[in-house]
Amino acid sequence: MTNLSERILAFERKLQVHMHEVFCPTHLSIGQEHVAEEMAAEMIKEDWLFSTHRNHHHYLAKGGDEQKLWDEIMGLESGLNGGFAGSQGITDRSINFHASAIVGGLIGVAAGAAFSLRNSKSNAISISCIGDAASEQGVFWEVLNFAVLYNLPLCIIMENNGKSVDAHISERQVGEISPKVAAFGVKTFQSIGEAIRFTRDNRLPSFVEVKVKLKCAHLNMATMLDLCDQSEPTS
Ligand SMILES: Cc1ncc(C[n+]2csc(CCOP(=O)(O)OP(=O)(O)O)c2C)c(N)n1
Ligand SMILES: [Mg+2]
Repeated sequence: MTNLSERILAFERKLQVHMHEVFCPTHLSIGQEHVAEEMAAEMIKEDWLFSTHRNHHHYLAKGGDEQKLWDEIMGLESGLNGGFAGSQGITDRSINFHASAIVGGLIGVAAGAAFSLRNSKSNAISISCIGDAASEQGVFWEVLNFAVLYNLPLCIIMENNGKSVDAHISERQVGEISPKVAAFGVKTFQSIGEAIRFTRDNRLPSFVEVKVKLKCAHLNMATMLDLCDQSEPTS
C-alpha cells in the first residue's frame, strides 16, 4: 500500500471512529483506495473530476484538502463548502472537483465539461467516476452515445462493487456492463491508467470498469440511529 492509499484509509478509519459526530449521510470508500491511487498517478490539476456520494478517495486523489474535507463532513463553517454540502455533495473549484448524491447525476455534466475541453488547446480531460448503479440511469447511455458522436475527451471510471445499497448486481442487471458500453463504440479498458492516457492522448472517450470490494457498510448508520432515538415516540 502506498502513501496515498494509506492516507485515504487512515482518513476513513478515523471517520469511522468519529461517526457518532457525523450528521450527514457518509459513504466510506474502504477497500476502494487503490482506484484513487491509480487515478492520482495519471491525473493533472487541470483535469475535471466528477464524483459520487462515495467520493472521499477521489477528492484526496485529486489533491483535495484533507482538513477542509474533514470539517465539511463534521458540518463546520471551516469546511470545504461551509459545512452545508456534507460528505456527498462536496465541491472544490480550485481543483475542478465536483460530487453529487444523485446516482448518475454528474455524468451529463462531465460530458458537458468534456465538450468544452474538446475545442480547447488544453490537454486536460473530463473524468466521470461512477458506481455500477449509475448504469441503471438512462443518462449513462445517452452520454455514451453523445461522447462517441462528438469525440469527447471523457474518461468514465466505474467502480463496480456489485452493490446498489443492498441489492446485488445479479438481481438488477442482465449481462456484463463493459461489452454493452463497447457496443456504443466507446473504447473499454481494464486499467485506469490506460483509459486516462487513451483519452488524454487521443481526445476520445474511454470506459474502464474496475471490479472492487467495498469493505465497509454502504452508508454510516450511527447518526441516523441517534436521530431516531431523539425523535418523539409514536403511540
Ligand atoms: C437518482 C438516485 N436514485 C437513488 C438514490 C439512492 N441511492 C443512494 S446510493 C445508491 C446506490 C448507488 O450504488 P452505486 O452507484 O453502485 O455506488 P456504490 O454505493 O455501490 O458505491 C442509491 C440507489 C440516489 N442517491 N439517487
Ligand atoms: Mg455499487
